[in-house]
Amino acid sequence: MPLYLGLDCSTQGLTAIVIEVNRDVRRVVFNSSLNFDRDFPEYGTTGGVRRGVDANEVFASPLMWADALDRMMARLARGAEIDITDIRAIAGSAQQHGTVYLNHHAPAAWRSLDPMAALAPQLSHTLSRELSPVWMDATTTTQCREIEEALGGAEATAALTGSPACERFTGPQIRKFFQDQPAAYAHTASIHLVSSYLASLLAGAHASIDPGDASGTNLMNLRDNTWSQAALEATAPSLGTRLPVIRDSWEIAGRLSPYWQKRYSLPATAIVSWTGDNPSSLIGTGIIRDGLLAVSLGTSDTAFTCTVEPAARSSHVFRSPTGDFMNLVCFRNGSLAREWLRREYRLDWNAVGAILDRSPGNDGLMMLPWLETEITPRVTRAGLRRFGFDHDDADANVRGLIEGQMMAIANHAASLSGATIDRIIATGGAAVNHAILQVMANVFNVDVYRLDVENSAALGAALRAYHADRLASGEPVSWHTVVSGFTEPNPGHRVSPNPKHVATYAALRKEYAMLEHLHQHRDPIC
Ligand code: ADP
Ligand code: XUL
Repeated sequence: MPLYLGLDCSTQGLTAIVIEVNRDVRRVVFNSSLNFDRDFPEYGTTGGVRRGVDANEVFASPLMWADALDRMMARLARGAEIDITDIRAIAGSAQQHGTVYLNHHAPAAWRSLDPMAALAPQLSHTLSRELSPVWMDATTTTQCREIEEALGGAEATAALTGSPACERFTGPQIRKFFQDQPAAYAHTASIHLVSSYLASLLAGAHASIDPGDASGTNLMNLRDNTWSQAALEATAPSLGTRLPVIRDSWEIAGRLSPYWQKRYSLPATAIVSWTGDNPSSLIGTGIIRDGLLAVSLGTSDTAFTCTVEPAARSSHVFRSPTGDFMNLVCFRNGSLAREWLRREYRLDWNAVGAILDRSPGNDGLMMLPWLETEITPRVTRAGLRRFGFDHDDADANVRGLIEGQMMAIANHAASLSGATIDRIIATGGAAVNHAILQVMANVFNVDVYRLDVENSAALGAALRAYHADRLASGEPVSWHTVVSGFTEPNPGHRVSPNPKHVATYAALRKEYAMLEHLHQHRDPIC
């Protein structure tokens, strides 16, 4: 029974999914999640991250991610559901853009790990920077402008790397580290993304990075999937020698190291290139052709499509794990802003849903949901902007925030595809919420589906492991075959637009776009 393991190390937790794939059977046989705040309190995270004095400084410990990987492998090995010796390949994904800084001790330490001892404590001497900046960090505006200037402006940077210089992206983050801590940069022998760091821990050696995650760095030439010399030079000295090699998403990056084999009696299985959580979700939601849109409601909200050529006006163009292009828009005020509603007004998710259902359109009252600084559009002054109501009206705040989020996603996702979107696949933690999906369907005027498997990034990783294993065995399978049986929308989960409310939102969306434009650079008003 060939089994494939997919891991996803996202902002708030680590998930493992094992799939069984053979001629007659395609099913998930193991699905388990760890939550950083709950299961690793010693790292002191809230929502999976820690903050600096400045709320825009956001980081997490690479040891926490290693600890979670170790604990998940223990769970997997103990799990009665599966025979772990049948695992044929492991692939994974991680939150994008975050960087892990390692000194020259790392490779030797990985090779000589003691299988009787926990992983994380054996890694503490391998870091040249204790904490990793993650995608929520927004402290690199100066470095973004410097990089863009060196590369001929924002448009030229986007044409070269797929995105203008962005605060959370790897390149600007590395430049800031080099400028602020030159001695620590000098002691940094290698810099990994979260994805290639975790793949390296599994393989016991530096693992490659895939073009999907490398396109979230402002360092890769999007056209030929190589590190761009111009971008490297614009970022930090001798950077090229510190970065992992870029290899195709379906390449085998190594074999599971003796540490894992001895510690958990796992086989010397293939480790497939890891990728970013969004590119992995693209596979896990079956977005392998144009005309489909995925909306992920996780810590960040993202929307993405897959096209043969980059969409002309997309905020970000990444490489898709299929080898095509992935067009993406990302919002920082996603689940954490929705969580704020629950805390502030003491509501559970059912109560949030009931408020959304009660008066779609919020009687025309609107909110710009920028609880924290925002990525799309770029907002540097945090604070909710309410129009026509105040903080004390709980219902208006709930609808204003969530309807505002959905209108922002719909407006900004309009440039992600050349084709007409015929269905939306919703994923991420909030996709279980029917009322939120109903708002989405009404705002977009398109059917919204939720998949049976909730963590599409971990599922995507397991599917990529299957794809890569078949390719390596000389029996390649098409992407259509890879995803079939796992990502077909379940008609029972369809949420259709309610014609009564579609026209209301069509008008509100225009107004929302105007408000966004007017207030993007202004201070919060109340
Ligand atoms: P990430 O992958 O970014 O770590 P997830 O996709 O797992 O995050 O999403 C986690 C979020 O899902 C939580 O922060 C929580 O707000 C949200 N969530 C969980 N259940 C619900 C629900 N019933 N309704 C709305 N949001 C929910
Ligand atoms: C995408 C982005 C986030 C992270 C965390 O550009 O920054 O979606 O990948 O999930």
